[in-house]
Amino acid sequence: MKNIFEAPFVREMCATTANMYRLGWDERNGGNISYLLDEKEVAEYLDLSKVIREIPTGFDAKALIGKIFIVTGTGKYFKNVEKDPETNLGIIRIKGDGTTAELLWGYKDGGKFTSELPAHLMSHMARLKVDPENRVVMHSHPTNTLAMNYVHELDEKKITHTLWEMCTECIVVFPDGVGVLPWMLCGTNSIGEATAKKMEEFRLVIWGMHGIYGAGKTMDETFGLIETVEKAAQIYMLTAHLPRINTIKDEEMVALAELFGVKYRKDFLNL
Ligand code: 2HA
Ligand code: ZN
Repeated sequence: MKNIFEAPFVREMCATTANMYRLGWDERNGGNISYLLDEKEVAEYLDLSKVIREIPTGFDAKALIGKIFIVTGTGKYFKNVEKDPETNLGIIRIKGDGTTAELLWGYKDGGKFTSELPAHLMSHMARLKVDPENRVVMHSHPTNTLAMNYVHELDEKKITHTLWEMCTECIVVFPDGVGVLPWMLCGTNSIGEATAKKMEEFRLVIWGMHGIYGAGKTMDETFGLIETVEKAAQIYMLTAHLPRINTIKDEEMVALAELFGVKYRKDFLNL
């Protein structure tokens, strides 16, 4: 059996959480990540017949039965994952009933997965239907994205359009735009269902006055989506109170999208 602490998926979770903490996006226990793993790869590190304990999830994830995820722990700090992954992370498998998580590794102090597991697993189910290669769901509280929520209308078309205007790369990186949910009670099945519904259409979903969700095939892709929104939100926050003299025009965005061959939300432009 190989050393789990050296597994690429554990190293990636450590590196990403440390990075997000240092960017100031994930204060205290803010943020959570879930990463769908390849069973054969996990079997190189863990005996998959050994279940440490079972933890009820409180919702039905039948479409994910048998699937294995590495997930950040509830109440755990991104700041601490790198120095103690076995306490701050866990590897779970969805049991045959669809409503129980079998703990295969981690949550060493008796802990459990993030309180946002409904939003994560429901988003995985929604994204996998659209893109069978989707692996990562990431939630974070990026500073400028959050600041922008207080001064910009929380409207999908308007927020996407503003973000697209802020950096030339935006329409190319997230041509599908950004979904927006109003402020809702977090940690619940209802916010999970609402997020998953948006995830059928978007890889990025803003939780009004709370943070953002991203989904993608790899950790880099998912992180890069949130990072690009955050950069655009930063430019917005640096300029929103100043007279706007220049902007990227809608026709220019069309030219970019066409050059890069991306399918973009035409209805989010004002042509
Ligand atoms: O897990 O970010 O949304 C802490 C949070 C809750
Ligand atoms: Zn949060």
